[in-house]
Order: sequence, then structure tokens, then C-alpha cells
Amino acid sequence: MEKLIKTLENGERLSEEQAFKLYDLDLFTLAKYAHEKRSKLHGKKVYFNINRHINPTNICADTCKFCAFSAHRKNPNPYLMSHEEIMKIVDDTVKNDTKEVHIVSAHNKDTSWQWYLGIFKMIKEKYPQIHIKAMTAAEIDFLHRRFKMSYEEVIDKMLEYGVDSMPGGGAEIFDEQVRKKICNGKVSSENWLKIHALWHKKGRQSNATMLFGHIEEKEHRIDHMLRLRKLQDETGGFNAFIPLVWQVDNSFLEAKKIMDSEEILKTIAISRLVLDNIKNIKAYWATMGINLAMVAQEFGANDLDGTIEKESIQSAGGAKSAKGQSLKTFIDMIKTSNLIPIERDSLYNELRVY
Ligand code: V47
Repeated sequence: MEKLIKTLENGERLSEEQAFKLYDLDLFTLAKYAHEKRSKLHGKKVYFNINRHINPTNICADTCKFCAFSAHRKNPNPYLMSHEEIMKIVDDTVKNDTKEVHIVSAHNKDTSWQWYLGIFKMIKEKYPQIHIKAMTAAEIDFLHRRFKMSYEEVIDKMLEYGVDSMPGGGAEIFDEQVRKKICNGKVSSENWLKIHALWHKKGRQSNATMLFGHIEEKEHRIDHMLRLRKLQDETGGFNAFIPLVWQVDNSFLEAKKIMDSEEILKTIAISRLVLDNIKNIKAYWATMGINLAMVAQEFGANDLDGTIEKESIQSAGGAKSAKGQSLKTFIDMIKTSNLIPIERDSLYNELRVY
């Protein structure tokens, strides 16, 4: 333990062995070092963007047990949007100063790859200034399996059709044993990482998530972070790490135990310390609640994600995120915490300091 504290004191890279010991430290020791690191990188700045989440279909060929969004879950409400419907949402959201559309679909067998990708071309042609963050590695893997396209072919089409960056979804937990229990048949951990590496090789950026608080153990979270750290050493293409707190309603999975706020904050702090090569840690307010996401800004996080406007995946699992968050709430809450609100673009360029 002494050696671990010394490494933290010196702000040096944690060995894998040391990383696995971090959960044994108490919250405030972790917070001290995580906040130090966060302050060195970002000072008092808290980042967010003005974005719109769009989920064009919830009809899914995969059967992830943790998911409440998919149409064949406990709350069946299958839908598939037409491109016209999606464009109408985009037309409306650009009026609200939205800079990014974050588009994630379920894996719908009754569509074509053109349905998946064509919408990006339509959006880009009409609104070239809008950043399109779309296509999780799980969706890319689905198109590869369904339409016999190689990963490279899907990625080339994404670039041709106007995708700017990739979201971090589909990572769940990389440990193969846990993955088998919670999302058997979905993109493998190895292929999730391979797809992001291919995207990074094209000079593009992406995010990485981790779904936690279900049946995984603490060491699975550390293993997950270490696999990301290794790939980031090779490619440098990850912008942000996003620990997603699992929302328990309407799924076919039972959590080992419901996590408390201390464990959520510890996980944020640990991710800041382990992922020394990923610049941004997002406290995603949709899964942590806005209050805890604000507190997390003093435990290693430096970002809240965005205003979202409409959220369907986590709210299906019970999160209070269906209607997004107002810009005013973000700004007021950040200022009340004596921090500096920064509107950013999708690649973390600063657009406005409030
Ligand atoms: O991969 C599904 C997760 C992810 C639940 O890249 C759930 O900026 C909690 O990836 N409770 C999709 N999480 C969302 C996602 C994301 C979100 C915000 C920002 C970014 C980014 C990416 O949502 C899935 C899955 O891990 N998820 N169901 C649930 N009940």
C-alpha cells in the first residue's frame, strides 16, 4: 500500500498490480489524487455540449439481459423511424443551437445498411456544421454480421456518409465470463477494441464506456480500464471515458447489490487515476443523476455530457433523463459549485466560457 500511495503522490503511472488495489483505498484518499490529476488537466472547468440523442429503432437482434430499451424487454413498444421522421427531429433540434446529434440504434434485422448509414448523408448534406456522433462498435459488428461487410468496409462507408466520431457504447464489461452472462452474442470485447482501433487508424476519435453496477466484480472494472489504457497507448484516439451506472428497471438481469454513491464516486476517481492517457472523464448525468454528476466533478470527472433533449436508453431502465437537461440548469449548477461552465464541441474544443 505504501508503494501505491507513493506512486499516487508522484503522479506516476500505476502498474496493473497497483490498479487492482485501488478499491481498497478509502474514497477521500482516492478523491485527493483524482482531483489533483483532474485539476492539473482542466483546472476548474466543467465541460458539456448542446446535443440531441436520437435512437432510430429499438428492435434488436441481440438479447442483452441488462437492456430495458430493446423492444423485446419487459416493456415492449417496438418502433422503427423513417429517415423523414429522423430529419424532422434534426430540423427541430438545430433551432435549439444543437451542435451534435448522437445517434444510436438497436440491431434491427429488418432494415438495410443503407437505412443505418443513409441518414448520416441526409443530415450532413443539409447541416454540414452539425457533428454526427454515431454507430457504436456493436452496431458496426451487427452490420458486419448481417450484411457480410468487413469492419473496414463499414467504417469506410461511415466516413463516406458523414459520421464524424464514434460513441463509446457497446463496451459493457470486457471480461469474457461476465460478458457471456449479460450480453451473450453481442460484439466480443476483442472486436469492440479492434473496431475502435480501426476507426482511430483513420485519424478519427471515439469514446469508451463501461457499464457497471450489475453482476460484475470490482476487478472486472479495473480489467476493463486497463484494456482501454493499453489501446489508448497504441492509438491515442479515445476522447473520453464514460462509466455508465446500470439502471435496474425493466430488464432481465438482477444486480448483485444496488450500488451506493460512494462506490460510484470511487469508480469515477479510479478511472481518472488508471486512465492517465484519456483526457476526459464523463460523469454522465443521465445515469448518475445531475446532483451526483456535479459532485463527481470534484472526484476526478471533468465533463457532464450534454443537454441531450430526449433520452431513451437509460430512461427505459428507470433513469430520470427522458427529457434531457436545460442549458440554464447546467450553467447554474456548475457556477453554484464554484466551477467554470464550458460549452465544448464534440471533440472538446472550447466554444464558450460562461
Ligand atoms: O452500450 C443500456 C448502456 C449504452 C442501460 O460516447 C445502459 O459520449 C445504464 O454508449 N442502464 C449506450 N446503461 C449509451 C452510450 C453513451 C451514452 C452517453 C454518452 C456516450 C458517448 C455514449 O447504454 C450501451 C449500454 O452500455 N445501457 N441499458 C441501462 N439500463
